[in-house]
Amino acid sequence: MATTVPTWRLRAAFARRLSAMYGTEVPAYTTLVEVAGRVNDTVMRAAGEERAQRFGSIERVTAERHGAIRVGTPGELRGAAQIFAALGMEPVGFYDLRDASSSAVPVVSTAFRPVSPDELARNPFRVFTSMLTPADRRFFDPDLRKRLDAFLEERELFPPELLDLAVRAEREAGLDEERAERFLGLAVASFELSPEPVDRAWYAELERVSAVAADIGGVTSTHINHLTPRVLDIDDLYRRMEDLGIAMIDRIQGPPLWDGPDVLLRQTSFRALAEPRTFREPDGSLSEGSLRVRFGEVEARGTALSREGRALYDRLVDGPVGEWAAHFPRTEHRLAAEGLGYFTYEPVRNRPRDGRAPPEDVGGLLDGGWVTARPIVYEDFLPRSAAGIFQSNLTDPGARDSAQTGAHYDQQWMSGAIGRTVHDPFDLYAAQQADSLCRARPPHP
Ligand code: OOG
Ligand code: NI
Repeated sequence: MATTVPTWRLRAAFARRLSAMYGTEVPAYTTLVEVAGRVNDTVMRAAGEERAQRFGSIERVTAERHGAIRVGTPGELRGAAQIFAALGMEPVGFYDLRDASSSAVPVVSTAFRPVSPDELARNPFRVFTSMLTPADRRFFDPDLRKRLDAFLEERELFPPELLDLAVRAEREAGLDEERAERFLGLAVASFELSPEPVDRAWYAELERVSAVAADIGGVTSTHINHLTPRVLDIDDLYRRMEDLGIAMIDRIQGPPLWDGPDVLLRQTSFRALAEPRTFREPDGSLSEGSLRVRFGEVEARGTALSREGRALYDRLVDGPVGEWAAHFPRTEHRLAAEGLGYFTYEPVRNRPRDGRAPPEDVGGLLDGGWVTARPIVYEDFLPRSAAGIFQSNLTDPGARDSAQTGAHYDQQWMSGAIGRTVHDPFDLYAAQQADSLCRARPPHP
């Protein structure tokens, strides 16, 4: 049968259906999406369409979401990677949140997302995916680790039929109508909150180590734990949500508000309400209770920074705002000319000829009117904000035995575990920039 639903349509449909499902499960999410839409309308009117869409078309921004899931084992991570591969989403970046956080957050993560500019423009859906680290002795003693591994080994997050369809969708770059429907139904269902009773004692035991460990290893399924819309003015959104009586975390994470260029990612969040869950008590009886494991988050995105730009950002972001304003490039032009941000370049077609040879450097090309620059949107995450998101949703810091040495994980380990290359985000942006510059560079006379 012909492939009538291509990869990007599967991805867009998956994002839409996940959003509809999450809206019924977490009503505050629907409010957030509505408010984000109103803020975006306001910006489009106030700033004008040209400026408002400097970081992507309003269609893209309106459809844009990221979600987050958490899994327990390399095998489960591989399964998730297969499902995302069917949707044209590849692993990008390695995040070690164990040390980025003072609370016990025993996970390492990557983000699945489209990597080519065309695919990102069609639908940029991404999923931040974290894997538990039971081998890390700082969090799990050998006895608990053994029982945790056994528990995780027993469960099945993704049914074989879903994984088979995902393999086919990846191989054939899409699915026929009927299989697409089946695939999407099974995929969305595997990220729903499960009605399966939660083993009270087991959950509580893990929770004493880390609420994140309990959320992952204390239940028999995974679930989408937030879905984040994108907004063009996150400060305005923050005020509007507070006016609606929704208590946000105390700040917007990431770069400060200022009148210079928007860079990287600014995020803020609120805790979702506790949701009713069934528990299995130690005596085998069932009881009703609740768990508060999900939340709402919103984000604004700006220019991707180069390694040097990122190092400057990391150095300045914790300092006083005055330091930031004094040392961070105040204009896009400076970000580009100093090689601190990533841009795509276009040749200026009707530049008056003055007989001079074009300069080699980007700053000179921009100053001389040879090329124009357009920022490349930051498509990834920030480990400190991610750790902050985990942390702001924990009521208890958990426990960590710092006398033990932690298990080592890195990008290469994760590539091996998934069986797919985990891309370095800087390399992706740099290649896109180099490609455009190569085509925009005027020939020497
Ligand atoms: C993921 C937190 C990371 C973000 O936006 O930084 C994240 C999680 O809570 O599982 O989504
Ligand atoms: Ni998030």
